[in-house]
Amino acid sequence: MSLEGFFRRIPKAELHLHLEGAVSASTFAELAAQNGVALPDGKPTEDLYSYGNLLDFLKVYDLVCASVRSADDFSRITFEALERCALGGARYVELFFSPHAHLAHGVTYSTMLEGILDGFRRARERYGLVAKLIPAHAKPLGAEGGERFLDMVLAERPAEIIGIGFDYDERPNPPGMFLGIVERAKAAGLNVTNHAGEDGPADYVRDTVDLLGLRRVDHGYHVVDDPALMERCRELDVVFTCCPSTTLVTTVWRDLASPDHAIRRMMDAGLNVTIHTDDPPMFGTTLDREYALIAKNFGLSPARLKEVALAGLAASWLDPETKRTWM
Ligand code: ES4
Ligand code: ZN
Repeated sequence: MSLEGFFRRIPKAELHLHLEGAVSASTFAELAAQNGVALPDGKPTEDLYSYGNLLDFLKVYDLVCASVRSADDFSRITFEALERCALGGARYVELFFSPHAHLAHGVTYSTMLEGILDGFRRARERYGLVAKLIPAHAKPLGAEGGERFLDMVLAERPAEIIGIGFDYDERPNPPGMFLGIVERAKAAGLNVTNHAGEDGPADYVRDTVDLLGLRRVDHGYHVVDDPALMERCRELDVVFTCCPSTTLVTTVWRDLASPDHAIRRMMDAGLNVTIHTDDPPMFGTTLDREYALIAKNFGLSPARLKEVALAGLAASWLDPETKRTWM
C-alpha cells in the first residue's frame, strides 16, 4: 500500500473542523454569486484563501459564512465537508458551526439545523459516516452574547448536538469571561470545548482547564510556554485537538520541520494530542494530509500514527458504549 493509502485508511476521528471553513473555493464562488455576496476587488475565491494571520483568515471566513443562506446551501456545504472527511478516512466527525455569522444575515437557527442535519443524513447514507454537531460561540460577542447563544442552543436541541465550543478572536477575550455560560451548558448535559493557546497565552490554556474545568482544548499550543502547566495537563489527560496546517498561518510556529514546533513538543512531552484539519480547503489541506505532514516532519512510525488516530476516537464525545465497539 502506498504511504498516502496508509494515511487514508487509518480509521480516524475528525474532532476539530469548522463547517464554514470546509467550503471549497468553487462552492464559495457559486454560493456568493447565487446569494448576491460581493467579493473584495472581484477576486477569484481561490485567491482569497490566503492570509497572514488569524484575523485575516477570519475576515474571509465571515465572507464564506455570508454566502450560505438557505437550508439547501447548508445541506450542500455539510455534505461536501463530510464527503471530504470520508474520502480522507474519517469514520466519525464532530463539526463546529458559527450560528452568529448566519443570524447576522437573517438566516434562522432552525434553517441552519435543517440544512446541516440533512447533510448529515446524506453523508451517512452515502459513506456510513457518523457526524455530530457543535454550535460555537464567537468570543468577541462577549458573555452577554454567549448567554443568548446558549438560550438558543438549549431551545432547539436535536440529538446530534453534543456540545458547544468557543472560537474566533482569542486574545482580547479570556476564557474566564465565559464561566457562567460553561457552567450552565454543563448543567444542561452539554460537552464543552474552548479554542485557547492558538494566538493567546499559556494562561488561557490554564484558565480553560482550571477555571472553566474543561478537559478538551482546541489548539492549545502555548501550553509549551509553561512546563508546570504541561505536566498538569498530562496528569489530567487534557485532550488537545491540534491542526498542523493552521499553525503555519495563525501561530508563531510556522515551520513543522523545526524541533521547536509546539505540536511536536506537546507530543514529545506525552500530552494527549489529536490531529485534525480546522478549515481544510481554506488552509489547503485534508485529514489524511495532516497525518502525512506530522509523519514526515516529526518522523513518526506507522504504529505511532495509529496510536494518534485511536487517541482521536478515544477523545471523542461519542457515548462510551459506541466508542468501545469502534476501538
Ligand atoms: C476559528 Cl479561532 C478559529 N480558528 C479556525 N477556524 C475558525 N473558525 C471560526 N473561528
Ligand atoms: Zn478551530
